[in-house]
Order: sequence, then C-alpha cells, then structure tokens
Amino acid sequence: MHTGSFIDGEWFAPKSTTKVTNLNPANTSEVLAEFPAATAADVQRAVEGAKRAFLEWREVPAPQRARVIWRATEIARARVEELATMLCREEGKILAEARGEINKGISVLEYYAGAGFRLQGRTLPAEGKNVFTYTIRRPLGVVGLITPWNFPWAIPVWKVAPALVAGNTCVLKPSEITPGTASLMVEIFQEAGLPAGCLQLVVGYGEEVGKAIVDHPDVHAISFTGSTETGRLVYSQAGKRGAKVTCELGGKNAVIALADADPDAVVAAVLNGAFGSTGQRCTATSRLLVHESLAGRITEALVEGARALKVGPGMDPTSTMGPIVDAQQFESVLGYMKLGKTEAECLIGGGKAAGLEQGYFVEPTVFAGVSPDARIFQEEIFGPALSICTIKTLDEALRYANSVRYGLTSSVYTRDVYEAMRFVEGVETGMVHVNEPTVGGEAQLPFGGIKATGIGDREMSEDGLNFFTEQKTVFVNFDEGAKRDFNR
Ligand code: TXE
Repeated sequence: MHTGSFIDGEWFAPKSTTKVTNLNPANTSEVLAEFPAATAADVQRAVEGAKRAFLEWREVPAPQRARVIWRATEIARARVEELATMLCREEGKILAEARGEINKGISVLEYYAGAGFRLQGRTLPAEGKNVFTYTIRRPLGVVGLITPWNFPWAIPVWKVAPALVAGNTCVLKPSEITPGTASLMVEIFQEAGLPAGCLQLVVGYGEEVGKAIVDHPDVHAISFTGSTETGRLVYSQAGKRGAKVTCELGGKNAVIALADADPDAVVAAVLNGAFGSTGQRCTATSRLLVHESLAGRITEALVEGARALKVGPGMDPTSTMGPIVDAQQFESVLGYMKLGKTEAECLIGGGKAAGLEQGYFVEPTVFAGVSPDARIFQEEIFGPALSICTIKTLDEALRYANSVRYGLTSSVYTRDVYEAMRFVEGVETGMVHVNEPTVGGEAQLPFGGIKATGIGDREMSEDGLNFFTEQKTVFVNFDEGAKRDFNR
C-alpha cells in the first residue's frame, strides 16, 4: 500500500508535518500506516492536474472509458483477499463482511463498465416539421468526492466509477480514518490504465483538504457521504458558488413487524441489521416497532441472538462482530448506551465488551420499552444498539417510524399485501423493504434517502450517472427552405 497522496500519476508524500495515522481499531497499539497529511496546496495541484486531464479524458469515447473500468473490475476481483484484509484491519468489520463489501463494489464496477456502452440521451418529437430534437449527456468537468470511513471501498467506488465513465476527472478525499483501502483502489485504477490526472487522491483532514475541495471554483460538483452536520455545511458552501451537490447522510431506520409477520424472519433480519458491521451502516436497523402480540417472543429471540454474537477482532475467523471504528465514535456510542439505560430498559449489553480492552469493542445492546420521544429512538447512534417499541396498528407504526429527522430506509414484515402497500406509500424513506432487512443496496438500483438523509440525486444506478452528467438538448432543422414559426 502507498502511504501518500496521488496526483498526476505519481505517488508522493505531502510536505506537511501533520500525519494521518491509520490505526487498527481492534488493537489500538497497532499503527497500520502513517500518511503525511495533504494540504490545501496539494488540493490546488490536484484540481489543476484534473482540469488538464479532463480535456483529454472527455474526448475518449465512452466505450473505451468503460474498458478501463472493466479492467479495474478484473484487477479488483483478483485482489479481493488483499482488499478485504486491508478493509478489515483499518475499519474493523469482520473479514466476511469486508469480503462482502469488496464484492459489492466489484458489482458496482461491473455495472458502470456496462453503462459506458449505453450512455444514452433521448430522442423526442419536435413541434416543428422536419426538426430533429434529442439530448446528449456531457461530463461536468472536475468533480470532488468526499467519503466516510464506514464503507471505505464501496462508497469511493460507487462515486469514482460513474464519474469516470461519464468522462469527468476526480479529486477523491477519503476519510482520514480509513485511507488505506482508498489507496489500494487508486492503485487498481492506475494498473487498469486510467490516464494520469483522471483520479487524484488527497489524503488529509476534512477541515483543510475537504474544505479546499468544496470551495475550489474549478470543482464543478461535489459528491459527499458522511454526517448530516458536515453534509449540510458542504452543501451550503458549495451552493454559494453554484456547484452541483449530492449528499448521502445519516439514517435511523426502522423494521416494523405487524401481527402476521414471520417472527423468525424478523429476528434474522433485525439481528443482521442492528449488529452487522457493528451497527455502523447508514442502513443499519436501529429501531424495531413490533406488534404487541409478537413483542415477547421476538424480543426474547433477539436477546438470545445478541448474546450468541462473538465480539472480537475482525481478522479472527470466530468473531461475529468487530470493534467500533475509532476513539471518538467509541465514546459517542458508549455515551448513547449510557443514556439508553436512563431512557429505557436495557435487556443486554450497554457498555464496553469485557476482556477486549486492546480495541474499541462494545457489547451488542438491546433496549426495550423505548418511547418514541427518547433520544435513543430519535438520534443516529451508529453502533450496535437496537431500540424496541411496541405498536398496536400500522398507523401507529407509521407515525413512530416517520417521527425521526432521517429518511433513508425502512422495512415492514407482514403477509398482508394491503398493509404492506399502505406502508410502502406512507413511510417517509428513500428506500423501502417488504419482508427484507433494512440494509443493502444494489448497483442497478437508486440508493439514497429523503429528509435529513439526502440532498440531491440518488447514487448508483442510472441516477448516479445523471448526477455526473449534464444534458444538452439539440434542435436540428432539416426542412430546407422551410419557414419557422418563431412565435410558437
Ligand atoms: O463524519 P464526517 P464522521 C455519521 C454517523 C457518525 C457521524 C460522524 O452518525 O457518528 O456521522 O462521523 C470529511 N468539509 N456518519 O465524523 O465528519 C471527513 O474528512 C469537507 C454517517 O466520520 O461527516 C470525511 O472524509 N469535508 C455516514 C467525511 O467528510 C469534511 C457515514 C465524513 O466525515 C469536512 C459516516 C468539511 N468541513 C458517518 N469535515 C453514512 N451516511 O453512512 C469533515 N469532512
């Protein structure tokens, strides 16, 4: 792995005295790498280089750009274990989950490699006789990509791939907590033959490097994933200079189990949604709204399931839940667990995991009898803590589900098609599942949320390409000598 930044096809060490320290959250005495932190001056150079590279990259026919993405797909496939190991060691999720994330990113690469062969516009009828009207897609120019730590491979991939295939050049700033996986990703694109300057990597801190990207007048669009607070700041800063912005922010997702739900299916989905990836997914299940008739049985099984989890280092094949990513998140999650004990009944967990002091390990935690007004019900915890609340009707469930500021994803378990469809219509989230966990996204499907979760276009799918292109509407009059009615 390279431990620097990458500009104009060269790896280099930024000349700053500040370091980005890449720690193993499962063993905080293990420093995986130290990256010299990039500065605003490095961002300036990265943008200038990307601007130069854009002039040539935009002229490369889209199917040829797609072939670079395709080669990256094949290289990534051959390096799954190496990528998953890096991801597991720097972010903490268990190796099986890390492999899952790498494979998900590979599907996204496959999808956008294919998309390069059909970057289509539309043909539409014109008002005038013998006038041909159609649209074409054009790239935006240099785009800024700012990514978080919780999916250090999949999120950079799902921004870089559509941006590049559409003909843009990118300045990527990964999270300072997980720069290693992003560095490997850039290596892969380099090996795939991506021309110098098309993908610039600046490893540094948000307040300096992120801000410099957001404020740069030659960065035409910003694609951001992270916290709602930072996302809104990015949106307002970039908006001041008229840049295009998409932000994918926090979540507070609920599973609703109605009276006719399959209890085993609910338990399996909620255990995975709440504790998978240590609850550090924007699509995590942090609330269960369960019909009172099933509450006892389902709650008991969830507590059993939580007890059966083996908390430990992600690299240990017997671990089923890894650590929290860093000291700040660890303190924040423990703070919410402490608060939860004052707001509700803590059935299991609620603190640090015993015997694992070498890392940021917490216990899988279940709170019952949670009031919809409680802070643990309303705020994003971003850790393995589930809040359970009982409901009597679908309307009550919808009211509670929709009472939070976020709107990413949701799920209903029922066999009743009427209730399921009423839920789909009524729930205020960008994605809805029926008899499915809240988690997951697929390359070909729009990903994203509403309310405090999302600003701008959805990611992945055709929508991801919409964000990274602009349309040109073309009018061609081939009615020789024809008069044009200019008042129409
Ligand atoms: O996010 P930040 P953090 C939520 C989750 C978590 C909280 C904080 O609740 O507890 O956010 O996580 C860069 N200008 N999610 O502190 O600060 C920063 O360097 C430009 C949900 O990690 O938003 C990083 O690359 N950029 C989320 C990125 O923004 C700036 C995933 C995200 O960091 C910047 C992660 C600035 N002024 C956290 N300040 C999800 N939706 O999955 C920081 N950055």
